[in-house]
Amino acid sequence: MCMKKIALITGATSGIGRATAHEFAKQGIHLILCGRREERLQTIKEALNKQTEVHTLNFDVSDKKAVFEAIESLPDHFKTIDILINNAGNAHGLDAIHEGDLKDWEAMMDSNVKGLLYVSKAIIPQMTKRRSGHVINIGSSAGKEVYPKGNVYCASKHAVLAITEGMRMDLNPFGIKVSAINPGLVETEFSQVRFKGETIANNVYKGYKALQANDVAEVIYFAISRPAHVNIADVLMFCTAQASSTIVKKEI
Ligand code: NDP
Ligand code: 8X3
Repeated sequence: MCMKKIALITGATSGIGRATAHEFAKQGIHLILCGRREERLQTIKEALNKQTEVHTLNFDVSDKKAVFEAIESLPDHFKTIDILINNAGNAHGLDAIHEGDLKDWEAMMDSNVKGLLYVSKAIIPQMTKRRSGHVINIGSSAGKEVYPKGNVYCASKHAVLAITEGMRMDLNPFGIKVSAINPGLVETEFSQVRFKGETIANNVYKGYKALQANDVAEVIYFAISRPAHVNIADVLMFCTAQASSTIVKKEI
């Protein structure tokens, strides 16, 4: 009998993470969906339960204790995680370095970098023990190229890329796949969070067709569905209108 794979997705309550949950559910992959907004987790679970088995974990990735307790609490039939999607994260603010808010900087480093590390530390040792698994880290074009006022967010995503490359080297002896998926502009709640709901957030995706969360989810599914000998190591994906972090062709 072919056992269904189990995927744990952080940041599954919105955007890329939620779209990935839907994409994986279509394929019958069993899901552990994580996020801080419990009511959203329940809504998504109800929607996907018809297609696959779903378990939810409600925790903040930047809370080290909560991360380890949550993974520890998994019921037996969800304990063996085959695929880890480290997706939770956000940008907070878009300010020149001398004007940035310390709380924003801490939030980005705590969730995008330290949170990714905590979740990875809670899960990867079981993969090394089994000598199998696939870790996908959601980086960003901001992890490859710094843009004005992107300073700390770009630093956090450069760190994600460095961690991903380090993981690929260290986990190589265990046959574990490690992938970086690095999108450019994706139309999600990302800008609402970055600009704290301010109206400027509504303009970010105006005048061009940005990537949609599902576009990224399809690439993530492509990466996890390759044959055993193929690892999609690093993907940089833009919408057609985007050529770099600072070049976006907009119709005004
Ligand atoms: P959204 O704001 O739509 O989703 C972010 C998700 O991350 C939410 O599910 C949120 O869940 C979760 N999250 C954020 N902080 C924490 C935390 N501290 N603990 C637990 N969960 C957290 O944005 P996107 O879907 O666009 O972003 C997903 C990832 O993609 C991020 O890493 C982002 O940096 C990256 N990315 C986004 C791009 C874009 O243009 N949108 C482009 C390139 C990369 P909850 O609030 O319920 O906890
Ligand atoms: C999100 C893309 O360009 O807003 O990572 O940094 S960008």
